[in-house]
Amino acid sequence: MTAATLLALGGVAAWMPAQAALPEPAESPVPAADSVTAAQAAAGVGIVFTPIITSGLTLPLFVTHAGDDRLFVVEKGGKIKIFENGALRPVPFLTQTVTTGSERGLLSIAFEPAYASTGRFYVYWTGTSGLVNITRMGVQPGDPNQADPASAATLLTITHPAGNHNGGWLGFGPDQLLYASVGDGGTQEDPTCQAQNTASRLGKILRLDVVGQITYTVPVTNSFVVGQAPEVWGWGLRNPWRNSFDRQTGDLYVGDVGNGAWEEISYVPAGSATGLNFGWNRREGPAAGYTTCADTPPYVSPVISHSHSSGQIATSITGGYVYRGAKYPWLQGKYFYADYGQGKVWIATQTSPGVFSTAQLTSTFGFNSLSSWGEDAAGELYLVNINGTVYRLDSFLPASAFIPLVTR
Ligand SMILES: [Ca+2]
Repeated sequence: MTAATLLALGGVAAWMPAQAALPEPAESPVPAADSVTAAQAAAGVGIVFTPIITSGLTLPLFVTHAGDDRLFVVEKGGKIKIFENGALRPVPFLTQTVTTGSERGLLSIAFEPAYASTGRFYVYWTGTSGLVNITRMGVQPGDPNQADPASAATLLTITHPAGNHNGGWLGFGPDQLLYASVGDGGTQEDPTCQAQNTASRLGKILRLDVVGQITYTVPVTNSFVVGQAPEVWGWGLRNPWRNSFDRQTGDLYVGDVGNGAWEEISYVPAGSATGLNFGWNRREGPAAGYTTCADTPPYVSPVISHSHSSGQIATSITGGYVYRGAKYPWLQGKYFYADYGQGKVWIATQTSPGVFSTAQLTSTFGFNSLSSWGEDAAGELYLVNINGTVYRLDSFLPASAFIPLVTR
């Protein structure tokens, strides 16, 4: 099903068999979670992506919140726009000058956990020659809808040679520390072995202590190897594009884009040791990778892998979120993720600690479309199509006419 087809269905993008009637997701009576029968649970649930922003966005690639009712939509070209009361505000929250070739641009924003009192947020963007920048800012005095460029303080810059694999995710962990995912420097196969080199900040998840700091300090528990870059928390990553912490458990999900064979999601339970090696380029997904860099096991194996060539094929993974909203209790704890290249969406269920089963939705978006997921202050989820649409995740379980919309 193409994006145009989805929009033709009464303005509601629905994942459903072509012959089925389209239910009304917003108005349908919602049964309690405990009324879901085992047969219904086995058959699947109705998943609807309702377009809430359909115009006014150029190359959106992230959406998040600041702890209030506003949604902040990040555009690759350097703008962040606020969606509030059903509309985009006419003036962008931020306009940042960035370089945008290939995968470069303005890539994410993260607000401090106590943003309402601290007023500080962080943006991840690429500047001249592709230099990765992590910059802190605040808002203009008296205007919560306008970032204040004069307040900008760049905490960290990282030389990044190629246009692709910038990483670009920022997020605060349950430890109140800022995590940043950085790609391996680009081209293919990590030719200079950045990911397995702990002295390099490329191919890493970095961890910084920023709350209450003028710039940042390094958490003492980051250190695990003599001579490493002090910000390194985890290593052996290729292009960790979209990650998230489960807001209830603190578990971390890492979506790492593969090279020629495998797309992968890794899972780091809360409280895990630091210094995890996710394997790239010695490992790609669940398989052996390349032999050009140092071999330093043990490696963290992904909990979800999709081949480029068989089965439920994926070609560029877009990590998502564990659903913790209140609207759809039957989705509690489900991890939603997508594939940018194939336009597919999956729901993953943790069947035992660290073990996941996956279900692919029956319909797909267009190729090269699903750039990111997002979460609002209430824990409801959003899906971003880089072609300019932001969808809200909705779901339904009509008690009288249960329609399985998810295949397994
Ligand atoms: Ca890996």
